Amino acid sequence: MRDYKPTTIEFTRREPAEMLERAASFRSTMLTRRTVRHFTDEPVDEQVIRHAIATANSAPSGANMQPWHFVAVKDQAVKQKIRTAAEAEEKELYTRRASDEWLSALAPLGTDADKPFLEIAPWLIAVFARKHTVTTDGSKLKHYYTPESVGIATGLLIATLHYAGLGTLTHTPSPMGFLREVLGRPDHEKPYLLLVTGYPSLPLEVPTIDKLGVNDVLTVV
Ligand code: IYR
Repeated sequence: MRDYKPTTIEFTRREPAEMLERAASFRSTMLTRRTVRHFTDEPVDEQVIRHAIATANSAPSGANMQPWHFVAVKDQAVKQKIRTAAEAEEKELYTRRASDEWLSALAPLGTDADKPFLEIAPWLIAVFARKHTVTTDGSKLKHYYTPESVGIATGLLIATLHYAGLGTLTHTPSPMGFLREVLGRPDHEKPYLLLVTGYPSLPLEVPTIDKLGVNDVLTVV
């Protein structure tokens, strides 16, 4: 059992004007994020990746179980294995598994089964969701709200990497069981997504897409 004795922490109270300014400023920063599909091979300091994963690891989680594991891959041979396995699955997806409806939803993004960025980008961060933890005595510690918790952590990871000045691609090769094998992770960890990160290659070209505005997605009652 972990000790949940209460403690007090600092809280910075911000007055309404400053609060509004900070919210607007962070909004502007985050609204410059776009999914990047073309990266350079320029190295990125491992410490940046560590800071981003430490931030993700601060996310709230069901019963504070932190039901996630991150594998940050920089090794070229491992990246190559991931690319080969991902492209094999993606070929199946694009030619057989995906419905016509799915393929036409993807068409504006211009994606296909070719995934060179998996070898070019300096870092691939594989995010795993743990269904339970196996404790040192071999018993299972149950987790709660795992997908929600891992989704929140991944959101913080993407936000931090963007804020730091990196491009990211949330890549979800489907299915991605191969990540568990290539990265030697245990059966009770489910691959959640693969986050590709590095410097975008310039000029940064992205598809012209519309995003819903805040008025489309928000109801205030
Ligand atoms: N996993 C495939 C297909 C794909 C699916 C969705 I939903 C996207 O938003 C983008 C791509 C791929 O990575 O190409």
